[in-house]
Amino acid sequence: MFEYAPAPESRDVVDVKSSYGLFIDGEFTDGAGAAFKTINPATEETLAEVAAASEADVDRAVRAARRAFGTWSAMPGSERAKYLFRIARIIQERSRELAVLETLDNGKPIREARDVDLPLVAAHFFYYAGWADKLGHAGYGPDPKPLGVAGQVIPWNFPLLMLAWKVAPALACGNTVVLKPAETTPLTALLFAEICRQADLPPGVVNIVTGAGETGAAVVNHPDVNKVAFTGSTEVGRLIARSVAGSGKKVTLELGGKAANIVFDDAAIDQAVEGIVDGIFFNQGHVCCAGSRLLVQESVADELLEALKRRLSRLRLGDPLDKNTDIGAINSAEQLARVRELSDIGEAEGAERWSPACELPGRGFWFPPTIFTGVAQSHRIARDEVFGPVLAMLTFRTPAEAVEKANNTPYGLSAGVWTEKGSRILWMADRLRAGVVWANTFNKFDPTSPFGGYKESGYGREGGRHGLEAYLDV
Ligand code: TXE
Repeated sequence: MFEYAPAPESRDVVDVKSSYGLFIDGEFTDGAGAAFKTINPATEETLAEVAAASEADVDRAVRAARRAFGTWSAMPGSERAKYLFRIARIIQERSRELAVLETLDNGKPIREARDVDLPLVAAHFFYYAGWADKLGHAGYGPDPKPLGVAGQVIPWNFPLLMLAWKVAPALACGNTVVLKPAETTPLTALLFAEICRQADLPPGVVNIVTGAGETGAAVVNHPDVNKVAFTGSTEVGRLIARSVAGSGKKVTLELGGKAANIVFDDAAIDQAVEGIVDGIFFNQGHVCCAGSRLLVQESVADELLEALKRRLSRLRLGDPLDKNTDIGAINSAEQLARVRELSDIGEAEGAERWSPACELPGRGFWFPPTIFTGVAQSHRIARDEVFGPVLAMLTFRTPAEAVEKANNTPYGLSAGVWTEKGSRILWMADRLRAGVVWANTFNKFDPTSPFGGYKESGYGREGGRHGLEAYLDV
């Protein structure tokens, strides 16, 4: 049974306005599109009305970014660094406010927003601030040049963190930015806009245009955008790749995943259970690199499954503002419908579904932590990205079979290996077609490490020194 613990984080720490405008050229302005509502997915209450940018608004934003590019790119890197350090410090100072707003708009547990997202957001700004005056030592020649105006489109699963992954390196390298947040989670990007003002960032260096897919398409297809960075579905990634083909724009795409978490019979089972839970239930499984396939060596499969079920029965699902909550709300009604549909297909195709006994809150979008066993590789639950708290368990006998099954996916973003044998970790890492391979841990991020995928998970790398390449004329 789930336990419910009161003591929620107060939403009073953040001033949620009733309406929000676009952020263009350092000012908040109206949008010509039809304003839309953003809701709290845990309660379905409306949080705010948000302006939608039309093509003309996007054009205004791109022109502002172009004007700002001249001065921003010509500024010594040490000066740009000062702005980025200032932004990083303000993020730290206002992190409670940012975390609560992120939780309200996204549905993620406050503990994750506060302890994972926000520290990483600040860390990315600090890290890339450090590069701004050292670009000549990054291995791309003595004076590498920025690309120009970066058009960035981000998803709803880590709204602020995806912003940080994209905005921090772009600015450090001397580019200016037009960013479109996801339509279900626009609020923290607009609070970030306020932080840019607080940091005295020159007008036009960062512009935020809110709206749905059409606004994103207007950003991506604007002729004066030089670089496109996208994180989202493989489907939209394909559309974007096609629409910018031949335009000369540099593109990075970070798309879906179907990662395998691979547990060998010599692994520390308790530790593996924690990693599996973190791998798929962190952020309700709304994680591109989520460990959504569990591959277990046959001889320990029963023992591991029992331990996993016991652990799941102790997870607490409920009010995301409650500091004891482990599993928050699904971000939107659409995403909930998708998780439900793929889970129903899982059952219909013959896999066995298990969830701990739990009562879901009456309002909001909720889905219990779920495990599928008896899964075949051909089942959609083993192939499609669910992007929800749903784990598909398969078994293997030999390391070679584990590699074959893990790689049997059109995606290639991440993988996890659980074993006490160091040589086996290296053997597996060599053979797994995944951008990240974690060993005896999962979902660990650091601004110094490049992140990105193989195959249909996209191309380009974000993070680390490699992340600079996406924003420099290398
Ligand atoms: O993604 P979309 P959705 C996967 C996940 C999820 C599925 C659908 O499997 O269930 O995608 O999610 C903007 N031109 N991921 O529908 O539509 C859109 O407004 C330009 C994995 O939310 O790709 C939003 O800002 N932009 C993923 C952003 O793209 C367009 C994270 C992402 O939305 C556009 C999210 C267009 N034509 C979903 N259409 C990951 N890799 O982490 C939409 N957008």
